[in-house]
Amino acid sequence: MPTAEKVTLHVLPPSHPCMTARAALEYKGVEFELVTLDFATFGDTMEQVYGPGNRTVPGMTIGDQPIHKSVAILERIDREYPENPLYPEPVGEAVREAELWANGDLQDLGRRLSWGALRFRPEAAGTMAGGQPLDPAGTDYAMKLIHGTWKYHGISAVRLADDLKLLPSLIARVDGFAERGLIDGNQPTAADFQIGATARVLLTVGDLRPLLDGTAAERIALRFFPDYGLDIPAGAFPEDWVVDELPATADG
Ligand SMILES: N[C@@H](CCC(=O)N[C@@H](CS)C(=O)NCC(=O)O)C(=O)O
Repeated sequence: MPTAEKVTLHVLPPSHPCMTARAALEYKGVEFELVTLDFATFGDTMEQVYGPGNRTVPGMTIGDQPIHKSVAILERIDREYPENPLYPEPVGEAVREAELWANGDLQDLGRRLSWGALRFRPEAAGTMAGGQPLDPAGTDYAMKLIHGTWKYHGISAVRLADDLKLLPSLIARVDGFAERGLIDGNQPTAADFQIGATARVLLTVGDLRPLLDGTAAERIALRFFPDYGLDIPAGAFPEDWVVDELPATADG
């Protein structure tokens, strides 16, 4: 029986794990309150609701029960609302593994590559909420913020170049998941929502679009997350850092 208790989702709009949780709730037809937190204070708010150390978004409450992080949220949504399962048999276990992989390596890479590209094109930060590129004063402000995110996420030019080298094998792996029926089928799975949200963030980086073109990652990103404001024009990363071909064999 679905819960009769109030469901609340705490998010920051550009966050891809938040997009994952929201898409899963909407797919399941759950009525919920969406609480958009303030960028300056969200960590403290999250900690108050979700407990010491739990400063990241998303979080979901069911009644007064706190559920923190996207994987736990999807699992709980599926338990409360079993119709249209997010981990459908016979591939449920493999979907879970693909979801956990996406929640780790792929999710972090999405964060680093988008914040990474923005340092080279800081005026594009203005497009984050669907707006226009920033003016010079706005760009000065954005540069400070972006510099802070590089420090926080341990981004460096060397790390970005390594991430860009690794990315084709990850995108090929996602193609492999589609071939095994874990994503990109008639009914979305938890892996669709996890991988699709990160792939949507990757698509905001113009330099990465040729690599993603025609892949399962691109299909599920645009299918489940058609609208996402950010647009970082191609040419942000030095040309020879970017690999725009998939490896010959997919490692699913
Ligand atoms: N793997 C976690 C990651 C959550 C996460 O790191 N969220 C980011 C936003 S995309 C965040 O809140 N970062 C703030 C921080 O690290 O303090 C999930 O999927 O819930």
